[in-house]
Amino acid sequence: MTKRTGGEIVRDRLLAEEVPYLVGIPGHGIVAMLDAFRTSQDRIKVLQVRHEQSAVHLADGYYRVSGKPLAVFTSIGPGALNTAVGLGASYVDSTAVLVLSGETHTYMEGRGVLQEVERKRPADVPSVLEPLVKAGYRPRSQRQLHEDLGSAFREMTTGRPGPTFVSLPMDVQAESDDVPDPEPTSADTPEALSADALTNVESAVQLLIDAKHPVIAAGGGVTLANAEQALLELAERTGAAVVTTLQGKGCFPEDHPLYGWHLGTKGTSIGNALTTSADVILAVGTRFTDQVASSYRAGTTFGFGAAGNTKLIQIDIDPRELGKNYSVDVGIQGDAAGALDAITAGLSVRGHSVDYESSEYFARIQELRENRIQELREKWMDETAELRESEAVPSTVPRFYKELREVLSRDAIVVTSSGHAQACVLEFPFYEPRTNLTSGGFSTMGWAYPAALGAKLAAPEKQVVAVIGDGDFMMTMQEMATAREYGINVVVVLLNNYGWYSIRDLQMAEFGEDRAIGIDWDEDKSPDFVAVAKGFGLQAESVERPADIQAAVNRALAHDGPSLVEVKVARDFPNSGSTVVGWWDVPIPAYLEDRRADYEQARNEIEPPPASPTRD
Ligand SMILES: Cc1ncc(C[n+]2csc(CCOP(=O)(O)OP(=O)(O)O)c2C)c(N)n1
Ligand SMILES: [Mg+2]
Repeated sequence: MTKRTGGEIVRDRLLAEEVPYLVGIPGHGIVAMLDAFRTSQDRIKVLQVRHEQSAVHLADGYYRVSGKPLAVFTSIGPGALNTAVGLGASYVDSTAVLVLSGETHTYMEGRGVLQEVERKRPADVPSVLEPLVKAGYRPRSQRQLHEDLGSAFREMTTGRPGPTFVSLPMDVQAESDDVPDPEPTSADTPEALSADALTNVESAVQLLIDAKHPVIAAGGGVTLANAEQALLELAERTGAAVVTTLQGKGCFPEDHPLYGWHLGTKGTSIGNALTTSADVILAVGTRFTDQVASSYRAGTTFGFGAAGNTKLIQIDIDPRELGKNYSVDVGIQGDAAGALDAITAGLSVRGHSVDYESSEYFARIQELRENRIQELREKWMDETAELRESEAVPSTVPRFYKELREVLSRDAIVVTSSGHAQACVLEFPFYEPRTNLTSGGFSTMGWAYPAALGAKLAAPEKQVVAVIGDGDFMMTMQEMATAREYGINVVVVLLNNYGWYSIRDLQMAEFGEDRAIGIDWDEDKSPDFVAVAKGFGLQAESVERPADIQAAVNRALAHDGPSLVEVKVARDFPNSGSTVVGWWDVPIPAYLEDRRADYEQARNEIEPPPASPTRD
């Protein structure tokens, strides 16, 4: 037992857990906690960002690269609430971030102290954040704080990861009591599979042995569980094609012969062709979101149930995901690496091994690949193929990505958030785990730049490039100050089309080419991003010709400091983005009668969920 203030309890917990950075913005509500960190600055660096949302995104990016959580600190009230979007992005994509926020003194609750929200319930900010965190805590004593912090770390890093929030009354931070020394939580060893799960592994093995056209659908959960090697081994043993979701992209080397590209709304013809025609799909670490499942329209991405005869094996650490969107034939609840390894071991015991390179199935994948390329060039992807090779000035986004791939190393980290930067990154091949970082499930604008700063802190030796739309960048571009202050050498590639063009393109594609509204701004009145970036102390330049992109990015990568390359990109529809292959349920206004009729027809084909999912 040692006498510690609340601030010292937080500090000693972060030291025990080896958290290297405490990221945030101070205020009167958190200064008592922050003061305790004066003595630990050699081991925990306090980083100031310029918006609390960015602090959470930075920690989120750090976690996605390193698998280790950072701590975020904020003051009371608006500072705490500014973390909401960051927590949403982290929670939806299942990443671990600890947010510590100041709150009203316990004995002042309800009186209306500065920055308290108290009209419905006293000191009520945690109620707002509660749906956005895996676990939230409101300790009212030092002893309770000690216990809650241990629990917060365990919650973040065991099972399905997720962010946690600790609300710290100002008096709890400042006053002291005897508390035990913190024992670091050990979350590195996942739990062994249960007896039930092992029985289901046996059923999965049998289904895979009987399968003629097995496909593995890999989501973000593969990387969260470090299951890439287990995935590769199972794929090679069965000869199954591997298709990925946006979050899963990167968990399987995209130049591997079994790689079947992406599935879903923004998928590829090969991905969707493989999944619709599979007899068994083994889904691992994916929630089957609308984007993954083409809004559940039967037969578009999947042939489950009435739409076909595909059987589903689903692996997820979170039992709520099993059977949530599609009925499972075999559900395995458990760690992805453990479950995949167990299936591979089961196949091996049964003597099942396919020499995938000479199998008939592999030949079929190759043929589909060629079909894909053919279709890509000759049919509906014709335009995209053209865009990728396009000499248009300003550059198309697919052409930009083609140029970028050529200059980056194989293990470079590319960070994107919502907009054409994200939609088109699907065409950018990743080869290594944890190199594709994107705000996938929450599709948060403003995420990419601060997340890239976190990624660079986690992997200083790697190239880190944030590819960001102009609208997105303007949500958190003030973090150029953070990059400059701490010398975090991220390259920003700003795709400038002077507007929210992915939304404009959606309006034009879904509602009609004359129906764009509220989506762009005047080029002449738009910020001069090069001047702005230089004002923040970054190296900056602007290009618009495809032939100039590689040299500009190389100059930015070589610069010993943060940098920005503005790439002016095409604005003319439909050359401004990429082609959508799947289906997405975007409701059409009733007065657009013709389009509405087609839409309703498609909507009638949506498969309902199997049963009401459990929500606790
Ligand atoms: C915080 C937030 N607000 C709104 C949206 C809806 N949204 C998705 S993409 C997009 C436009 C993005 O604009 P920009 O970053 O310039 O990229 P572009 O679409 O032009 O490629 C918007 C507004 C969102 N995803 N996140
Ligand atoms: Mg834009």
